[in-house]
Amino acid sequence: MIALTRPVPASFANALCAAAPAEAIDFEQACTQHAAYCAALAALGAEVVMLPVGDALPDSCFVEDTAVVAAGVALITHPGAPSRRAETFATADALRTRYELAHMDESATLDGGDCMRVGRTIFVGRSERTNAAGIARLTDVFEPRGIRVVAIDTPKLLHLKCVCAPLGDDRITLAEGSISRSAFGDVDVVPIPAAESYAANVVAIGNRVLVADGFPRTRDVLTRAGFQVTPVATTEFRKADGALTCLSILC
Ligand code: CIR
Repeated sequence: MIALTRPVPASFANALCAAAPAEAIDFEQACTQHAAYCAALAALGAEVVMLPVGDALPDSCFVEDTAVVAAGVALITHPGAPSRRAETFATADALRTRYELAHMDESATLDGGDCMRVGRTIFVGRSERTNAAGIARLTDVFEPRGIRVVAIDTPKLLHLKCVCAPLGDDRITLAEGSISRSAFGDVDVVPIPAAESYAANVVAIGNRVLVADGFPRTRDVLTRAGFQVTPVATTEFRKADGALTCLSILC
């Protein structure tokens, strides 16, 4: 398992955020948290591959949004936020030797944070960042390769995975009070308390899972569900509307 990551850029203080954080982003702290995240991924058995830093691209550490990888193909996205589109070049460069690349045209928008693969299904959020043409392209690329694409309306969310994340091939986390369970068909759900909805965004490899630090009820729920939990600090990324999955592409 490769975990593609990208360093925190020097311009990270200018990253997009829906509402200005109460406290400014601490760049040094963000770098420390990023290093700990990469170390935690390595401890879970991933080979961490670091893309070149993109100092002129303030959101470039949120590499998840730049590609969707499954079934031997990497679909390079056309991110919904115009300021993020140049992030995709470094991702494509890193993935082209490992995967067949597919691209999207300019009318389509899609963020990887809206895409959640669970076994042979990709659930995709229809959000402000991901439009109908983006979902159509995702479908055109992956359905012929045996992966079903299921769209879910997520009008109030930045991304689908703000409230859920995969736990292997047949289970997900899902924040209570967010999206209806029925949207995910017969996938098993580990409910995350609504008060800790941010922590529903976890990174799982096998029975080990990274969880945002500071969410004890989520840690307990996942421990009871049979996972070995590693807390990882994400305070600086949260200030820029980021969470754990945003910082890597597992492929
Ligand atoms: C953005 O607004 O695009 C970034 N500041 C946060 C992106 C978080 N990415 C993700 O959830 N996949």
